[in-house]
Amino acid sequence: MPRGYISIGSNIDRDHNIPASLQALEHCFGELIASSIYETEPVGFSGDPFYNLVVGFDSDLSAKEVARQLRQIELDHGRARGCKKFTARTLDLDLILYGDLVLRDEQLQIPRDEIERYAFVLEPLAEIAPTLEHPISHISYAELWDRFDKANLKQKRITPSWMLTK
Ligand code: PH2
Ligand code: MG
Repeated sequence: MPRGYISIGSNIDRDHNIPASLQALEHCFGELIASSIYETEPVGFSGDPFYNLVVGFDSDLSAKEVARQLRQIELDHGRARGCKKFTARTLDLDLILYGDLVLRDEQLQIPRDEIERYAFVLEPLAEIAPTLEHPISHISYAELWDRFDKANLKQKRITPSWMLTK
């Protein structure tokens, strides 16, 4: 059964949307392996800070079916589709990895380039899967994060109040 990883982001009503999305993902995919929550400055536009995290899950669904479920959870949480990439968002759920799958078509890119490009994806991924290797470069996520240029990095691990009760 492949292990998939989902990157989660929200900068609108994030204290509602992040826990609600975790509940919806657990309902769909069962037990999740969740990173810490990172508070991150928006990359590519100016606006409110995001919460970002990465979760792992095990599933026998196809990558396309997982992606379809993620689109549905986004819609259920008020996400307007077809909007610009670099804009505020209620909830963004991206399937970034699915086992060793390498897939590029009009709808899906796995592994997502964002893994190596954005600290808000790579740091939480390296936290929960340090020894796992990128399916194309075969470099571990701990190593990729170690090499990442951290000058001007604007993100920190935080513990939102809704996590303390768990
Ligand atoms: N997502 C984007 C664009 N910029 N910046 C942060 N900090 N976090 C995100 O999740 C994010 C972003 C497009 O998906
Ligand atoms: Mg995204």
